Amino acid sequence: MSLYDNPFTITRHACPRNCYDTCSILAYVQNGVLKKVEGDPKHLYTNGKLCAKGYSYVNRVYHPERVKRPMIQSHRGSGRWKEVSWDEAMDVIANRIISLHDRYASHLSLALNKYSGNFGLLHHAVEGMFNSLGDTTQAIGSPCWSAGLDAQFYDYGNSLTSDPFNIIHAKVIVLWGVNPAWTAVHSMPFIFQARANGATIIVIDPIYTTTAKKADHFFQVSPGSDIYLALGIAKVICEKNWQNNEFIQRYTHGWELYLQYLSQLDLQFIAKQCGQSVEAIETLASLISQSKPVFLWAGFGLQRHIHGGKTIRAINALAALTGNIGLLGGGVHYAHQETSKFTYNILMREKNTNTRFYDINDFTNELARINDPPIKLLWISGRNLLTQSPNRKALMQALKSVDLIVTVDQFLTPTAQQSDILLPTTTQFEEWDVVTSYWHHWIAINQPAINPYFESKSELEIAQLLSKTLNQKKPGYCKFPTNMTPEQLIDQEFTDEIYQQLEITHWRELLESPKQMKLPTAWSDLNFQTPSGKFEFFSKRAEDTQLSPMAGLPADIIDLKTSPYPYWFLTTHAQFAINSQFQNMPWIQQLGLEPHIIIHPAIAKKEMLAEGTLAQIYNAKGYIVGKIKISRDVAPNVVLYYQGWLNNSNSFVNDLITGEKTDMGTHSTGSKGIAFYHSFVHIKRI
Ligand SMILES: Nc1nc2c(c(=O)[nH]1)N[C@H]1C(S)=C(S)[C@@H](COP(=O)(O)OP(=O)(O)OC[C@H]3O[C@@H](n4cnc5c(=O)[nH]c(N)nc54)[C@H](O)[C@@H]3O)O[C@H]1N2
Ligand SMILES: Nc1nc2c(c(=O)[nH]1)N[C@H]1C(S)=C(S)[C@@H](COP(=O)(O)OP(=O)(O)OC[C@H]3O[C@@H](n4cnc5c(=O)[nH]c(N)nc54)[C@H](O)[C@@H]3O)O[C@H]1N2
Ligand code: SF4
Ligand SMILES: [Mo]
Repeated sequence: MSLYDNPFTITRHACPRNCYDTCSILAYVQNGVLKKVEGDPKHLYTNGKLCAKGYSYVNRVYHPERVKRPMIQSHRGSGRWKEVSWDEAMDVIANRIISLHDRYASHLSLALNKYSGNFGLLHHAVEGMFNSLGDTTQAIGSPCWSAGLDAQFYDYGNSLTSDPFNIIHAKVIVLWGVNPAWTAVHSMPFIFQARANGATIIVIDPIYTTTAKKADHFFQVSPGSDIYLALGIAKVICEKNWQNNEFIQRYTHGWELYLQYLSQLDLQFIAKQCGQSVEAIETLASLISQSKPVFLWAGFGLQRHIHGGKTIRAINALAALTGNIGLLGGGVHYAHQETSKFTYNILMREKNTNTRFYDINDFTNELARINDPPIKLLWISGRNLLTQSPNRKALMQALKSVDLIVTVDQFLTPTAQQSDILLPTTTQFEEWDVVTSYWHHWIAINQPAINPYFESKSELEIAQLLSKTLNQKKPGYCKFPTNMTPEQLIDQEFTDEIYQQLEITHWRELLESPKQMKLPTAWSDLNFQTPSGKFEFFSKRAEDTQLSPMAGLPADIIDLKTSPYPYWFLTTHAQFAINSQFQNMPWIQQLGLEPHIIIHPAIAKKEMLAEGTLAQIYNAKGYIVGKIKISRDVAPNVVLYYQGWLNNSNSFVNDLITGEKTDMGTHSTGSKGIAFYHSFVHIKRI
């Protein structure tokens, strides 16, 4: 029988991987086996295509290294794993939960560390299960986007974006600290369409990225210096009287003070700090103010710096002073959460009153600090803590104080290797779920297309099984709903308002096609959610939280010449990975990509490093070793090494990251973000 004799069953799915694109996927299943995936043509953003990682999902589902059954490790880190039944694994965990409660008279010694392995709605069952136990310890904050979210909050009152289709209406597109050709590939066709309509494309980045190579203008800034650049552009615009006075008068707050501040700035000094000429700043000022609409995409990369929030505020100010807000094809776009307004009943919030929160970005110190009671059982889900967090070695040490570490994953990751119990979980082809994006405005669904891989269970089933096991031991112990089906749980998440915005009457219609939420162009009503109701150049709310009320220059100046670690260390997001995921897929490995330390010829010359030689990058935190690649794409003061790249080796980029905080993030996520890119290293041949 040939492959095509038996028709495929085609089902709808969504990629839940914390990627801008959140693609809608069609799965082709034959005889219960996933044969291929492709992009869903009904999703007008995905438009029938996936990225290379997406196409490798067939690899991922049947990957020989995928965990098949629950496993217990005889001694943490020993590698001596024994497969056990779910009953046995649940028994060990439930007994420990009960005995810890007996010891501490609460569940506060149970801690959850969860992040972006799967952003699906039903994955909140993990938090729901924790909350159903009563008061536990849980993470707040985000290692990803906190500072930028707060910047939008202070200026506009909320972080809203127009659907990315709108970009086709732009006359000028500024891709600032974002690399969509790698990290949001499906945005590129819209950017190209805008170009075909006559738009000018500008990229601002310390790296001449694949995105930059497609642009009309590229400005290679020094890392962390965009705040200077943005203020310089604003100053030039005002000096030339190119600002939009009418917009400023009617819709902004604090302009006089901001203008006064700009007038004091020294353009020569500013130009020097961001590594640009005054002419370059003037060119940018002209490009941004002389055509409309201007679509500014402020990327996550931009805010992984100590002044990241302020930097995005200074970029917002450019949109405000040129009147580029609320226009089709205009405005500053960062990220949004508008399509995720579910009831979140699944969180079982009412069951807990005094959750103890710790800062996800400072877990190492939090483990030492929290002692009443200390964290004794750690549940890790959708998180590769030991490749993605700063200060890995110290974190490894700190984890020793935890008695039982349970990791839920599909692979034996470096984090799972440092656990006691590993629970195998399903992929988006084996479970029900609903997935939204922080970029486009579509909502899509996951349905079980195939049976769970060996004994994997969805995170919802795991939560229900643990709840059942606890209740068998002690009736009424855990209130997490054990008998509700995933469909019933989804039922109670959708509201009439969501249905109206999606123009559907039931979420099952998503099985026919993903749906785009009908949201207006961001801020088209020019009704801002700030205390003044206007865009705020001057934010009292920022001032009240000990931040400068306006996006002014940093007080500190970074002088690398005198530093023992004279190069910026950028660990940006790789093309063929999502953080620590996908690097182990056979199809990705066939690309034969090798990790490299990428440096400019100027550094190569100074440090006497030839192409292909082995070198060590180091700082006070540690070192990693890699092969040198010399490239003019990288700014001359930068050492570039993609993050998450070497997860199966002993080189962890985060061994070198101190984890300094960003300036903002607390309002939106509960703690400040991490300035991953505010890192410095030296380099030597070995
Ligand atoms: N140096 C440096 N570090 C960084 C960054 C950087 O730029 N530089 N970027 C930061 C950013 S932006 C982010 S978002 C974080 C990401 O940090 P994490 O969210 O920890 O990153 P991932 O590598 O995506 O790890 C997710 C894990 O979830 C697993 N997983 C996948 N699907 C499921 C599922 O359905 N259930 C469960 N339980 N597990 C699943 C994957 O196999 C993987 O091990 O990393 C941060 N770390
Ligand atoms: N292929 C792929 N796609 C992904 C991911 C992935 O790992 N790989 N991760 C997903 C996740 S979790 C996230 S958060 C997003 C991240 O998506 P992006 O924000 O696009 O990615 P980053 O690599 O963090 O940074 C973007 C750009 O910022 C630049 N940059 C760094 N510092 C500065 C600076 O000081 N100024 C300026 N102007 N630019 C700077 C970097 O050189 C980089 O080119 O992508 C998502 N999509
Ligand atoms: S990783 Fe991003 S671009 Fe690739 S399939 Fe998933 S959502 Fe789409
Ligand atoms: Mo992220």
